[in-house]
Amino acid sequence: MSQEAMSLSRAAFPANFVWGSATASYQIEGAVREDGRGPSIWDTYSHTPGKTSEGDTGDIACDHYHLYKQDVALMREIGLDSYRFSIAWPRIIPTGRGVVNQKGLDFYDRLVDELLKNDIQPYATLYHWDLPQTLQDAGGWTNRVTAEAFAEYADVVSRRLGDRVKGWITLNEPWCSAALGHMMGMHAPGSRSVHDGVRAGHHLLLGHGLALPTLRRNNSRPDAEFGITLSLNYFEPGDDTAEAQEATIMADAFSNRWFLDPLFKGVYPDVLDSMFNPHLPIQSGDMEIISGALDFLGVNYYFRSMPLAVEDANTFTLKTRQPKESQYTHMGWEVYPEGLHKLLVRLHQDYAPAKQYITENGSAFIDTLIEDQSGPVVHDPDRLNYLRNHFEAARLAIRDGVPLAGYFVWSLMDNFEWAYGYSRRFGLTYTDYPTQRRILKDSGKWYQQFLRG
Ligand code: GCO
Repeated sequence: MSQEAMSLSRAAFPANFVWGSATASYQIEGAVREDGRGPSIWDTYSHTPGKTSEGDTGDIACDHYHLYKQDVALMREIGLDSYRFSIAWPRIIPTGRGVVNQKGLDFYDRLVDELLKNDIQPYATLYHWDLPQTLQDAGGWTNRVTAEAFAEYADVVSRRLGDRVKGWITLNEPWCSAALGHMMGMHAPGSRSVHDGVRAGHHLLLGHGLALPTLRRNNSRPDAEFGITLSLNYFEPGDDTAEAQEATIMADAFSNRWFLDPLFKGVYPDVLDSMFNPHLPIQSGDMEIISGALDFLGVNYYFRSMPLAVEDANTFTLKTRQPKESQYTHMGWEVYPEGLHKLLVRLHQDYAPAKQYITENGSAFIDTLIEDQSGPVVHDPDRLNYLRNHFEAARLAIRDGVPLAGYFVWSLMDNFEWAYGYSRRFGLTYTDYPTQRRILKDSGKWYQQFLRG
């Protein structure tokens, strides 16, 4: 680690750089049947036997729906400038379209007010995977109507919160919804069909494009900004064979360019033509709607991938090299901060978004809660180092000219990690699920010191 990284503090970043942390509705809120919330595809999926680790569900999660005030106090204690959360569509419009549930809107209203009262800027994601089940029953994202329903929902939410939310993010990681949810069956709704995945991806992009002008129109905060968040990987060939080079090009197209190219260039990458064209439901005008100007690109970065070969050409399942000398997280993801630096520079060169935010970055490691004289503590040096080294990578990207505007650590607290249930902990804060106590880990305390300078 460089000397700068050792002594890193927020002073090494531009003065207006935004530091925050991120969560998502289904992962933390619980209260799934409260105040009129309708069921989502993640309720259905997590309650289907065999889909999640230990059969875990988001029924209670971190009980943030009830504990939000205390959670905002925790953010303030850490010293966050901003907080990225997501809004549960089934709380707002329980059946996806039509009747609006005021009590659902009221919850986010209270949350946003509480954040502002504590000087924390709200960044709201409209869709972090919890689609109302009623829409799924009519085909979900494979049905074009869902894109229109999404824009209506965006309208309802922004009419209510458009005077206070600072950052609006339409979708979180549409690649995961399309590929993991529709092609690989690893996320809700759990289908395994290239046809469905390609259609879902297009309708997600369309929903984003339709929602964007609505959000701008309903906004009355002069400094508000509008973007989308993508999961983006840093790929490097696993060796110098032609096969590895080719696999890397294809993996990059499938994982990164599938969403980047339509958003920034108004076209799908042509290397995907043979896989995509038979299924793409493009109608006239769609690509213009999809490629409307963004104020920022949200980047979720976690690891490097080193393709050796494409194992399954239908879903681009890869055979990869996993360097022995590297460290891996509890997810099995290689720790590779340099990949963040290189990814941000590449995005700037190839797509030149007006701004970039790191909307997620963080790591799962096995944590142990221990009691010492001062009370409960969690020593998590691996997570602390992960953060510090990725912060340093972000600093280098800024030095290299990337208009990086902020950084949201995933996650504020341990939470429901999708198919992994509660078996993976990403938090700056340890969630003691039986008691719902939150315990700031060493990494959280380090972040606090970093922010104090
Ligand atoms: C995401 C995320 C989070 C995950 C995190 C760790 O946007 O990928 O959806 O919800 O918990 O990425 O896997």
